[in-house]
Amino acid sequence: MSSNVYQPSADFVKNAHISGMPAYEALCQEAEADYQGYWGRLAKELITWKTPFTQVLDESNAPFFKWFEDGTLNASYNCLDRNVEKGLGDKTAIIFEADGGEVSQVTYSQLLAKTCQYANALKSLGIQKGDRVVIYISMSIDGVAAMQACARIGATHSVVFGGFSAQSLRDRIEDTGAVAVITADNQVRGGKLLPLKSIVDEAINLGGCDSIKNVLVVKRSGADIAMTAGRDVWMAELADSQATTCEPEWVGAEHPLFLLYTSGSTGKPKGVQHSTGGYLLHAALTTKWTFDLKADDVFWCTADIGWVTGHTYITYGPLALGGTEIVFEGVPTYPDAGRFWKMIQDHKVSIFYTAPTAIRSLIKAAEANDAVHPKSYNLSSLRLLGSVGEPINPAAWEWYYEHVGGSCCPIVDTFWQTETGGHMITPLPGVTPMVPGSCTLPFPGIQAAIVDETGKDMPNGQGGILVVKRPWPSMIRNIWGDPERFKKSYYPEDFKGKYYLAGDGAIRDEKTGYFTITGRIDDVLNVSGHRMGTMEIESALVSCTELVAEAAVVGRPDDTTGEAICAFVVLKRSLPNTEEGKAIAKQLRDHIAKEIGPIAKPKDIRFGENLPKTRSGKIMRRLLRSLAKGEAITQDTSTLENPHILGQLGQAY
Ligand code: 6R9
Repeated sequence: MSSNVYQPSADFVKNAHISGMPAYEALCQEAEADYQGYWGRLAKELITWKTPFTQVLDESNAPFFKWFEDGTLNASYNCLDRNVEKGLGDKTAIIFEADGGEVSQVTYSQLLAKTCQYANALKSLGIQKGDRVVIYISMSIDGVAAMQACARIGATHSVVFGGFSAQSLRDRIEDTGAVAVITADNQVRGGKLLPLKSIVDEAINLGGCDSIKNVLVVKRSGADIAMTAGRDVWMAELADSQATTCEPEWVGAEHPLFLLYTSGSTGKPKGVQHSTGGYLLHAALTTKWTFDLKADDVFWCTADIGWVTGHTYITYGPLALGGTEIVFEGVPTYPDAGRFWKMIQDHKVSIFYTAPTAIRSLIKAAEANDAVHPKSYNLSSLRLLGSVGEPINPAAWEWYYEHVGGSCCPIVDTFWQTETGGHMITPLPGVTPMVPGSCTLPFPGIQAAIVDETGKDMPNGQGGILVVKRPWPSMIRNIWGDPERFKKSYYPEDFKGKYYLAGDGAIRDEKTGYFTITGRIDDVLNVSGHRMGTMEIESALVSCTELVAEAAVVGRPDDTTGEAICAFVVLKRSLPNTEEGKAIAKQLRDHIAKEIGPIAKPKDIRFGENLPKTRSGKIMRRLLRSLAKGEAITQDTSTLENPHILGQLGQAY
């Protein structure tokens, strides 16, 4: 955390939805004084209910909390119909820019019509409330409409990021028991045509996907793909003839809107289950307060809809407020590293939300080439910047502030997680003096705290474990099909099952009480803002049974990606020479790409005849972490069974 303090401009403060520190404090006090009253008031203000709720929070079966349980609503109605009813039918909902630069737009009326046709298409296949639908598609208006269509008929969607492999997709299909997959023929990224539909075929052929009755295919490239008769249907052929209206399925507030898989500290990714009412409330509320979204803003969240950020701040939050947003298919460096700046200029983006890893890689590119430096573009439309996914280092924060924001846009460094549904700790742009590297203060109503292993509050200035002391509306409801794991992961007995355990460490500033996240305290790595479980990567490595006897994975700091994956591998054969090492490392990376996806490929792979172990056979991970960083080993190695191994593990491939 830096010691520089940046104030929002007087003008920003004056016009902000939440204006000035006293307004923030008043909201915190309102929540403190009457927690349920506070959330109940906001739920009535931001959400249109079909039947109003009579109880805000039910804690009787903690930690399986229920919010607004007897209220009924529909998320897609709240995002689409009600905006049309408010007279926003002709307002642009989504400006889509394709990888190659082609731009198309949809208004709220058009997005509603498309969503209804998709919803009717799903219904025509017999898909109904409570069914799960997996969506495996790249960034597109169709992707957003597919999610909205599921919400409309009460089907629970589970979006799988288009970079995940067939094996990962299969695992998620099996775990959800989905009845259908919505995909596209291809995806286009960085000028390259990449497969989607054929990966769905591969996933289903791997077995365990008997629940799948249909695969709906959106046409993106028009390239030749195989269609399985009786199972596969072209979305357009089915949807185009459908009615453009579809009565929303009114669901209870606790109805699962979506499942989203995320890495945990054990091998298998967890299906994070979110609700409809509480989730949508926080999506809308945080979009309004943290992003200060107004009627004439052009909002751009660069995340993919395959991640939670894309769910909350593309598919649900901005649309629930009737905003105009950008959906971008491509990558930040294609055709060059000025792409983001050019798009901000072309579409007059006013609120821009991206990840530190993207900022860091664009800084490198801009410093090497003026043509892709933000100064070569007109970014004067910007009024607010955001950061998400990992800690932002002060140097990157300051560059973002100065060169992208022209030293006049507040930056909201938003800390949250797949499990939290929306922002938890973040500056409010018209309120909070900003300190680079700190996510500052809890969102009003969120009881974030730092405790020790026994749940005792830590004084400011001393780091500890980040917890949330009270349930909040958009919190994870369950791990799909595994309530025991839910309890163990998030409401452990260490805190008597009372506090939500975020899995991050944090520290509060002695004077300001500002939070700084110090990183995960479990075996989860954060690579380019993507959560990767070390055990997940280890299992993928040892599943390469012809080569690998044993593997351990740790993280090390990386200038661009935040953390980098380092794998320590014991081969079934003798230690390789350099040439062999290179070839085997490539083989292992390809294997991981197949098992999980290219995002999980280790940056470094090191080989040893064994791993450094204690006499009782435990892998000494702290030594591996030092080796990965290239540090001299200064730790006590007296308990090490096999110290000569350390020498072998020096070379990274
Ligand atoms: C939204 C999202 C969650 C993990 C989280 C933490 C890290 C996210 C951060 C941040 C520091 C921020 N994280 N935002 N760390 N400052 N502003 O990223 O969800 O993919 O589930 O990752 O990301 O470690 O626990 P998810």
